[in-house]
Amino acid sequence: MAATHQHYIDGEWTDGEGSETFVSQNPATGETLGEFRRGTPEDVARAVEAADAAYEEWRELSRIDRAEYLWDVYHELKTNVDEYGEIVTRECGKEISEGRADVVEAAHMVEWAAGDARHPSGDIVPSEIPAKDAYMRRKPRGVVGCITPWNFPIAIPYWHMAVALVEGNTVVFKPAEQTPKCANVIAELFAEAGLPDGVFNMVQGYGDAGNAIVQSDAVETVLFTGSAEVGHEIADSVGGVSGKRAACEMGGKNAVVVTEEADMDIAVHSAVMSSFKTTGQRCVSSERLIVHTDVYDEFKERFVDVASKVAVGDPLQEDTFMGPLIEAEHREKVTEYNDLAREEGVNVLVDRADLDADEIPDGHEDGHWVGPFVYEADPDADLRCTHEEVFGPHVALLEYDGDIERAVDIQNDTPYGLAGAIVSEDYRQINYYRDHAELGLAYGNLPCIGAEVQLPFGGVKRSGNGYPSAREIIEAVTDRTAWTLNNSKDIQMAQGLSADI
Ligand code: UN1
Repeated sequence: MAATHQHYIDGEWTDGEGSETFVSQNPATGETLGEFRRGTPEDVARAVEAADAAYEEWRELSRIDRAEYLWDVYHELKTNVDEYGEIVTRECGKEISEGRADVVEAAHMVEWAAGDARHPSGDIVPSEIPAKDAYMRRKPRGVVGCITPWNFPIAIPYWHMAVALVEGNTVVFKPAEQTPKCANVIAELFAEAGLPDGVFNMVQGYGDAGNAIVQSDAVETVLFTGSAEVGHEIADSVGGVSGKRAACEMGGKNAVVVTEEADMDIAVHSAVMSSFKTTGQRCVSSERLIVHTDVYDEFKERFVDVASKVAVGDPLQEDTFMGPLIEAEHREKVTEYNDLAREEGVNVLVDRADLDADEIPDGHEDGHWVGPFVYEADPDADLRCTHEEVFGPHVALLEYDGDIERAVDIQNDTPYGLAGAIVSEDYRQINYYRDHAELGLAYGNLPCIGAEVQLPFGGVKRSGNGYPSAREIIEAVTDRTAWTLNNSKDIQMAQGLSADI
């Protein structure tokens, strides 16, 4: 096997302190893609120390100068979409158009962050005393820890890091253990862009390395995108008034609402995209379809027809719609939820969870295959399968009768609030949904996936606490000082406070 891949700390590729390694595997074939050093808490400590030291000079550069490094990264991403997209597909199993879209989304985020350096905005607030000027001065926070998931292995790290770096922070990056090769692409691009030593650091590894970032006193902000379980742990452990900040974005039990006024072509198309793209492994993927009784039979027939046929297979083929799940353990979880749904008494409509042998392409027998699992259930029943996030192509059809209020009540009957969509031709229904669906990301006549980077991305309720992406991330990686300057020779106070001494 080729040499073991290393961490990137303080401007150097390094083995780190630990002796353990781990491998990355192609989830479609089981093929080993590379061996990687497994980072330890000591490696994280070194990375944090390097980031802390680099911060002193990095923060003094202008935003324009910092952005220059990112423009180099942007051009590399943009000109190598096919090459990096294939790496994404081989390592995380997303079909190839999604592999490329991951890289394009990364390029968009870097472009947005670097472009923003030339387009700064801020708050100038008139003082109540004419002789005073007041405005908000933004400052970087220091070392930012970025803990990222495998399902968007290039895009999400850049969501976290691009704005953080332009704003003057330094970073310690702990990528998902399932996609270390994609993380290496990111580290190589930063190294080639010539970022000063210590400004960007990467420690490969598992949860113990991530935890060391969360626990480090020198890390001012933790950005996390991933499972609800880990996100809540991070938010709890960083909570309180320690000064440390955690911006976490987790999953949801997302839904598409199809009303009696829906255009059926849009409804079926949106539901299929929302439920099955990325094999249901987006945090914004939909696992509930809330459909009005007047159009239920037609929608059901058409959705079931597509779910029965949609192409599952080799993700490198352009005509594949769904690749494999990320790993065997995850396949087990999805299968358990399918079994649970049956035990809970739902009516199963499509069960392609165990693909037929002839559906699995040659050479892909060791892939983590699963096809759509579609069922109908009572929207009022207290079922785990319709309330817990599965993160796979596991979809419930929930039939409702009545008005849009009823549909939105069902939509909101979850502790989560990340993404959702409504399909309707009636603007009153759409507006009601817009204002009452408890969601961070909501769509009309569209799938509930595919957010653009210039919008905030994050959830409400148990789906997150801080929009750790795109333009909103600036709040997590900067502090603002309310600055007031007196331009007169007198001291005058607000609120009529006497300045006499
Ligand atoms: C995720 O769902 O894990 O909105 C991220 C989208 C993508 C990002 C998804 N831009 O589908």
